Amino acid sequence: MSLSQQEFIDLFNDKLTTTLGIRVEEATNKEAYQTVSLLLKDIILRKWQLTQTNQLETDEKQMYYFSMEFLLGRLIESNLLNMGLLEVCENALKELGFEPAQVFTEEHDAGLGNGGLGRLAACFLDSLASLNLPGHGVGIRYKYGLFQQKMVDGYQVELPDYWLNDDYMWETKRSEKAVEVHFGGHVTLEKKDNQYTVHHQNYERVLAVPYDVPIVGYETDAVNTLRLWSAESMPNSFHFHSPKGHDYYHYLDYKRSVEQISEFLYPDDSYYEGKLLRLKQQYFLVSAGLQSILKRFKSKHQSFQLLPQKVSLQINDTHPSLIIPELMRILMDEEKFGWDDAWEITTSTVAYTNHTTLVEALEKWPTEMVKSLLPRIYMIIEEINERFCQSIYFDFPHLREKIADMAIISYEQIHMAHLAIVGSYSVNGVAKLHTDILKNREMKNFYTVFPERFNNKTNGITHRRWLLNVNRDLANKITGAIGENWIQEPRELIQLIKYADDASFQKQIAEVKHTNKEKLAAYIKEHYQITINPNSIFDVHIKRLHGYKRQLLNLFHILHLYQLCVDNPNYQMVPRTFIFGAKAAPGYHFAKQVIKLITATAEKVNNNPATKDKMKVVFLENYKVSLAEKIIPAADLSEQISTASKEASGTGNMKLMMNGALTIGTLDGANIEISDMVGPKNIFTFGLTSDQVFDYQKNGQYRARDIYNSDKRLREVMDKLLGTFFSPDDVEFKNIYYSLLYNNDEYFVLRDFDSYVEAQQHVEQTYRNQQSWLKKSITNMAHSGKFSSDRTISEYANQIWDIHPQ
Ligand code: 26Q
Repeated sequence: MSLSQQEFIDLFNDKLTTTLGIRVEEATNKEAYQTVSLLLKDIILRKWQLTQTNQLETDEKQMYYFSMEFLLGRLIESNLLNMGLLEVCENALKELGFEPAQVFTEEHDAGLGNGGLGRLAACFLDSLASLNLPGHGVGIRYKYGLFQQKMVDGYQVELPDYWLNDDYMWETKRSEKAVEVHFGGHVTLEKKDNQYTVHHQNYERVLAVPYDVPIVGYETDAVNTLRLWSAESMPNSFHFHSPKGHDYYHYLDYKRSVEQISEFLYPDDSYYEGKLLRLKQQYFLVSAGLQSILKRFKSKHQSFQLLPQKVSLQINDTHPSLIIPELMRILMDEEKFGWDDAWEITTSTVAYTNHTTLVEALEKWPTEMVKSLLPRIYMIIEEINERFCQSIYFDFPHLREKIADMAIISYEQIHMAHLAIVGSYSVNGVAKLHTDILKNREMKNFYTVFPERFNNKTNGITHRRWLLNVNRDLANKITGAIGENWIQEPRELIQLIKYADDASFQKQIAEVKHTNKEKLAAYIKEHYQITINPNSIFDVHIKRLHGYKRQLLNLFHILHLYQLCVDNPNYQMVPRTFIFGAKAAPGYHFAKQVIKLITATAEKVNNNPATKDKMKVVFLENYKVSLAEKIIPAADLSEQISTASKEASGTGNMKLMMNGALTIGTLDGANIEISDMVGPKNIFTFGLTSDQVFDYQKNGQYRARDIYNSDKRLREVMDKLLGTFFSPDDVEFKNIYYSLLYNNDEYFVLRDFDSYVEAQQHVEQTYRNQQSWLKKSITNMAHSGKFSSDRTISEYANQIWDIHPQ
């Protein structure tokens, strides 16, 4: 799309007149934002319509990505960029008297996700559209996204995120495409002429209304769709008879309970809780999404035998795994297929991505809950389980004693990961190590039964948002050196290797980083009244707060440095700014205590004369996509320090590397592949390997207390948690202390402390030699092309979905 600046201004003025009826001089930033997005949406809608007609006509295979989360952040800039209108829009806005960055900030982040899994889904949509692939998202239009984090006296407080307060500019409600979803009731089977008819009665009816968001690719014609479902009540399904008005009150109860379904996103990640409402949400997504896909399919095809050739259904973790019994239900009860044919179709259409091996994160639903909420679905799951266990018994006699472990239903619980593996044609992990752990450990028995299903798809991130958009100065320097080919072919970033040693290029890179650090410092000053030194090392730890991600290990290093400075006023260190951003699940007490410990440490460090010019600790409130976009371009050091084996992949590691930060990390998740790409000299690795972690878990020989006893530095740090260091009568951190010493340090914080401190010393030495640091930084950028989600999506498209550019 190309528009001149004047054309853009004309469109802008015209929109302003016809929608708000005001003159440009009167328009606020918010009104300017609304106007730009409206005029942009007009342009996008034309393309969108063309794509849809085209996709229906050509009848190419489509992929649907089912996910309970799509963490989109803001779309305004990436839509402008992808449409080729970013520059002209910015110039036009300036000409009209606006500051473009201020205007774009008016868009509320779409926070429909917790973290990695949700953001991955959003990156995938961008890559699908940019590679011109027919792939779409299916999700829930939560009224409230992930909570807003407010810090009060150093504690996290959660506030609702009412992101729809201002209209969401990118969505279009499609009432005419609404479908019905049924809950509860009871099911009877009637046998006639050797055929079963299923009667489902007394169910509750819920209307699922889709809101479509167009997904624009970078310099491509196709516009894909993210379809978000919203739950509404059905007044017509209710009969108002009672003269006393009881029906009316029943109706209001029903309405309230229906609207709850798409009310809010569950704020837990990596921890599973068996909440009825969450189960309702999952079935709501699956049933509504599947109905609309099958309607479209039916409009083109006579027989469902063709479904696997025309449709792939990718499920983002097990959260949408009810799609398996739901597809079986539709094929058998409505389309009259027998079990075997229905099973063949289902297991050739659904593919499953696993994102975790943490036991506490694996979904297991109580059978009673599923039975009463989804009676027919439960019957089908029982049958799947029955047949699966039989087939193991007969076809894999050597696994007979493992059947209890592998069953889909056991101890009155449904194991969703087992259901997902048994019911799909592809099972993938999200990084090499993670997939190996699935194959050889966690899902070992399933791998024996279905070796051909298991495969790896290492995660990626969209380089358009995470480099081109958020760090335009860096992108320009890169293009200045190697041309602009890398934007279409991110692997071309490898050409930067030639400049790793080039003093003039190093200087340019250093200048960009410095400017970004000054910008972040200014932002922090404005919003937190904390002064940070742009010449210090920006040491960045941004991700959800979780025991296994070990923010605590970082804190122990900080407290250790603090002690060194206090003990020796002449202690020489390169000044450092430790930047944290993290939300804790509201019910995860330990994680919340760690947040409080970060803020308490910040108080100490930032106010002690012995440390205040050497160290600063900042906890940035309300970490979210748009905040990540400010922090990442300014980062020097990327903290990726999870307990080895626990982080399936990580994706922040990729974003930071792409922006020239060096990684300090364990050999976990995608860190290993980053290390393989850049070589051991260009990354600071430390700590136990995953095999060492597994060994400890097996042999039970780990003794946290022995390490505590033998390391004076650790004792000094940890004893601060008990004494009066943080406040005179304070014992609030004793739980943390106890979890390490009495619960034997589940995440091996103490065990990795020594090697972490050593790696941090190595970081400091390297940073002192700026030339060497910059060389490593450029080397990291050069190798980051592999981690573009374009690569990931091409692999999914070729190896799992069999979809092709349109
Ligand atoms: C499940 C049931 C009930 C309520 C909530 C949940 C739930 C919600 C979100 C469980 C897990 C999640 C999110 C998991 C997640 O973000 N995993 C991360 O996925 C990334 C993308 O693959 C990986 O890079 C990370 O390593 C992984 O932790």
